[in-house]
Order: sequence, then structure tokens, then C-alpha cells
Amino acid sequence: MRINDIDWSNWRAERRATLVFVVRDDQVLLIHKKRGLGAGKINGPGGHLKDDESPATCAQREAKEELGIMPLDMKHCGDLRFQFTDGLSLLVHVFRAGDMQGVPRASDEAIPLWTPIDQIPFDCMWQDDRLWFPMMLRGEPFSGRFTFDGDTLLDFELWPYPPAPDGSANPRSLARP
Ligand code: 6OG
Repeated sequence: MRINDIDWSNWRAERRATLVFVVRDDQVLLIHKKRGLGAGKINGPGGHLKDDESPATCAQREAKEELGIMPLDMKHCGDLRFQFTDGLSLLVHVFRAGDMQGVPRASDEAIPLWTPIDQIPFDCMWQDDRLWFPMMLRGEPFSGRFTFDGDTLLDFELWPYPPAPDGSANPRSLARP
């Protein structure tokens, strides 16, 4: 399934979720995810939006539930649209936080991992992460579309800014695998 096989102007996410990355002193707070979508991978804290919840509120709630911390100075920096071959469609809102309250502790959902930003373990992460992580770390906006078959990235488009309002393909996509 290639990006151009999908009618993105009529695409709707069946589920919405968040990710939040606290970046402090050249380190980023990652998690080893113990359950949910992507269990076993390294990711950021986050999860699915509840009814009527804003993405920022969801990101803070999930960080609290998973690690016992409250991200502060949060900036929405990206939106990721995922279409899986099994039919799942997912929109993930990505936040970068410049600070936090509390000390990260493990829970039944996640183990915290302070990671130097030049040692991000991309081989243990979703395959899209290495594409947009550098922009997130720099605090630059980005927007991406990805097709996946299970854990395997099939195709993508990534832009250093929000998508066109009509969802049309954009000639300035960065690259393809
Ligand atoms: P729960 O099942 O924990 O929410 N997620 C992804 N994150 C990355 N980096 N890449 C993907 O590529 C992802 N697909 C899903 C969003 C799922 C969590 O997993 C993230 C949520 O934080 C496909 O409620």
C-alpha cells in the first residue's frame, strides 16, 4: 500500500492519540512501552484521546498515568497520519515539552528512559520515528503520512510544516524510503 493509493482528502482517523517528549539538558525522556499499540517498543509517553479531550490534555494525562510526571512548556510540533493495511487509521499529535514536574517512575504501562539525544535507539522504535525525530528535537513543525503493514513501514510523505487544508499531496515532501 503506497501513499498514493489512499484518497487523503476523504481520509478520516478512526482513532486519535498523542505522544509527548520531554527534552532537557541534551536528553529526551523515552519509555519502554509495556502494553497497548507498540508494546515492547521504545516510544514517548502518550495514548489514545478520550471523548472530548484535547490533545494537550491527553498528552499530560498519559504522561501522568504512565510516568507520574507533568510535562510543562509543551509545544504541539507535529501531526502523523497512519494507515495500516488491516484498516486501522490513526492520527497522532506530537508534543515537545521543555520541562516537567515530578520524577519519572515506572508503572505497569511504561519504564522511563532518559536518553542522550545523539543516542536515540531508533532500531527499537516504530520505523517512522527516525524520519521526524530530528525535527521534533529541534522544535520544528512537521506533518507526515505513513502506510504500515503491521510493524513494517511501507511508504511515507513528510513535510516540515502542516498539511494543505484540502489534504492534497504536496510537492515538497522530503523523501521516500
Ligand atoms: P495506546 O495503545 O498506548 O496508544 N503510536 C505510534 N508512535 C510512533 N512513534 N509511531 C507509530 O507508528 C505509532 N503508532 C502508534 C501513539 C498508542 C500509542 O502509540 C503511539 C500512542 O502514544 C505507527 O493507548
